[in-house]
Amino acid sequence: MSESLEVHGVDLDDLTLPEPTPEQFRRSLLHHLQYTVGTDPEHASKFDWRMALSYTIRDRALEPWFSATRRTWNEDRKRVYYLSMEFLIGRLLEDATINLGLRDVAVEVFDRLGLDFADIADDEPDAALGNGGLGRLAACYLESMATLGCPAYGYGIRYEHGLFKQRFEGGRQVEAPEDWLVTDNPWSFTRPESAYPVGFRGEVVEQDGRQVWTPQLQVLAEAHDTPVVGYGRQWANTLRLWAAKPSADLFDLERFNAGDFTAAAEPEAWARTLSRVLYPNDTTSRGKELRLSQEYFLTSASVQDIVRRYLETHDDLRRLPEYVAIQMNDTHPAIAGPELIRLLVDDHGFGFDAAVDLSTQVLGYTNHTLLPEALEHWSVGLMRKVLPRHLQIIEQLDRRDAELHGPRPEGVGLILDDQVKMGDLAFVTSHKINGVSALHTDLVRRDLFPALDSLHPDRIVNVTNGVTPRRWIALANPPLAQLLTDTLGSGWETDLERLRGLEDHVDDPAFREAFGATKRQAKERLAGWLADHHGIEVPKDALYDVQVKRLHEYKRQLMNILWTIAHWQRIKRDPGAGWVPRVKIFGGKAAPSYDMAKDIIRLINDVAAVVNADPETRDLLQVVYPANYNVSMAEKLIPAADLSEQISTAGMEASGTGNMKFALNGALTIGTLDGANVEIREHVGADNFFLFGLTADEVTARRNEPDHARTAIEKSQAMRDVLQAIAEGTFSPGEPNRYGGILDMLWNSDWFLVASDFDSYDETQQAVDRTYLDHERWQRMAILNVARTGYFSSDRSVREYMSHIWNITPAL
Ligand code: NBY
Repeated sequence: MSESLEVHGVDLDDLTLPEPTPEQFRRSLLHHLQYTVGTDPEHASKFDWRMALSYTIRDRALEPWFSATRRTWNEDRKRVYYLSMEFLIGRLLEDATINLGLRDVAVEVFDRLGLDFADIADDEPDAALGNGGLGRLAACYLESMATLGCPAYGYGIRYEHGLFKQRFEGGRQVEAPEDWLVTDNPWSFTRPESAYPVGFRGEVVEQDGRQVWTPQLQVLAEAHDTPVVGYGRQWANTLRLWAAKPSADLFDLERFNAGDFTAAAEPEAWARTLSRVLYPNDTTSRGKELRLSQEYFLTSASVQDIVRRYLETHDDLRRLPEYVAIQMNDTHPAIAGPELIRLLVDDHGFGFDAAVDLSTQVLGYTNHTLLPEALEHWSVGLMRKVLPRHLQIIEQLDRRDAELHGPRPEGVGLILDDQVKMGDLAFVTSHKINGVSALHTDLVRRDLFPALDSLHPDRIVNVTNGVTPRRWIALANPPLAQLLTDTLGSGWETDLERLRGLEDHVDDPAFREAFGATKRQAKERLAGWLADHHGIEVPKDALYDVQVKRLHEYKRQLMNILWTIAHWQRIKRDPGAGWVPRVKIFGGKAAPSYDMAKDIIRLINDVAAVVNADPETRDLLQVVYPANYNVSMAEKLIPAADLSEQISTAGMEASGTGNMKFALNGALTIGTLDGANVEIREHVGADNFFLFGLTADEVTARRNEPDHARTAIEKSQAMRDVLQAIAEGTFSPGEPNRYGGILDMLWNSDWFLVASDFDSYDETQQAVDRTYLDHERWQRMAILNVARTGYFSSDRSVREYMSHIWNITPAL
């Protein structure tokens, strides 16, 4: 595929590796075990084998990586730059193995060595450089861009500590630091030659009519590259993560010599903090100086790198939009607008208007939330202190906008109440703004940016989220993947709409039997893993009902656990009523400072302890909450699920992506008309979806009804019984007031309308049970969910970004 190239007398094509036979693979593995890891088969630990395997696989990733890079240069292609504070990529080894087409060979070679490939792959720590949906979406998009041959770079931060590890003590969440970098990371290549200075604070002075910013502090951003291999090994892109290094002049030698060792090292320590830890918030943004500095660190290094790469082969920056598309993953990198404008004006002699025009053509902004507490804003004072030149540019942008569009209504503008509104800033510096599901995009238009939307009616577009079928089917659910290939032939992996073909088999008893077997196998695998790793025993033939996602009041894990209590009480009242055995599975972390979410975690664990110990109900109901939910746990849970809980208050969940993963793995959804649930239901058909609850408009109306919570509770016998049991200390023996906070909230405020939706949820859960008893009907519904959710492949989403936002054609 690559043109033959000679450098230093070496024909680069000579260096490429042919597709390995099992014997070649085995030799390569043993070679790395001996010469890279430095051990032998007799003494090798699981870690040693995993490293040798990783290097063996990595070798094969380099060919598509180099050839894609060369092609992009040679053909002078436009590139996408995806800027994100989070990339929740999880494990890389098995994903790369599958995408390179080497899984069968690897399994065979390990078999012959008397080792288990899956067991070795399971040794890899997750790269947890993200909180939840936003970070995982970035990871799926990187993989799809590589699969489609869209030249792209992901730019992020190489956090030393990713998302904290969660454990439970007495049912309570306890956080411990995460340490993915303590062992070697075989996937990362350090590029010390690609390092950029990033400045902070200092002063701006006018010199000869120009603004000159002299930063007071400077750090170096050092690049660490990870190849992202596309499926079919035709293409690979780069995930470039920046590590913060002190620049030499940060160390105060004078102070050191004067004996003040600690003070001398302080600026150096500050520099390293920038890439020390991932902020563990998902839906709240706190105006902290370190967070703003991290955002600027990522953005400035990336924008410098982008401009440097462009100028290597072009000299006219006015043509930048023909070669560069920058996508901002939420507002976290929204300082990219002012930064690009600053470089163009201060370093490249552009006029302000021309610089703004050019930047706007290059930038796009994806919004992931409407929650007011998640909308970023920074005080003018802090901005002036940390990024004085950028504040000037923002003020100038604001004045320019006011002049261009005449008198503005109250509340419109980039700065309000002394706060810079990052969403508005991202909007005015982008040519396209997108929401992440049809409903969410409507609400972005209507509620978040009504004024800007009417000024720029062509800017807001929708791109419904998607997930990669390589990780979420091929990797996570090999038996289902095999059945798909047996039934439909290969090719579904990159053309997921082919799943439609399953509709022809939905009435075929043999197919239904085979489909049922894949679910059973997944449940057995999960049950085995829960027993081995969490000491939890669960029945293998129950209905597996799963809610896994970050803990947040709007996601309503609380409603789920309250319903679990109601269900338990009902079973106890009439144990012989023919109940469907259920395993209720929860997973997810709470932001460390989010007290209400932590109370909900504790309540779930307390309920689990009581319910699981109840001899009357234990065969019919189990509640499990394995600690430390992460990507690799999701890969085990999702394939085993029968029921997917997507029960957020309507209007609050921008899209959801877990909902798509579950449906693709044959779980039925119980859900509200929220986020992408709406579109999932349209695709699978209303008959194959358990809908309940208020709509987004009804939610808005209900919130205005005085005492809506109390009224709803008083109407619901089931809910009252549940709340009474909690208040009596049924789940907190000796401490009846433990959940006083939750009870008080439910009776008196209930912003997320748990009480208002409870009875509707309860009825629908009972319909779930009735449907499950009709095994054939359930099976049909599950198959139709798989058959009709091919739309939710991230390949489709990325194609939409390419044509509607990035204006880029793929190289494949
Ligand atoms: O983005 C999620 C949405 O809640 C979910 O509905 C959507 O499917 C997903 C992908 O589009 N948003 C999300 O995950 N947000 C964050 O993780 C996040 C992280 C940090 C901050 C705010 C939000 N922060 O302000 O620091």
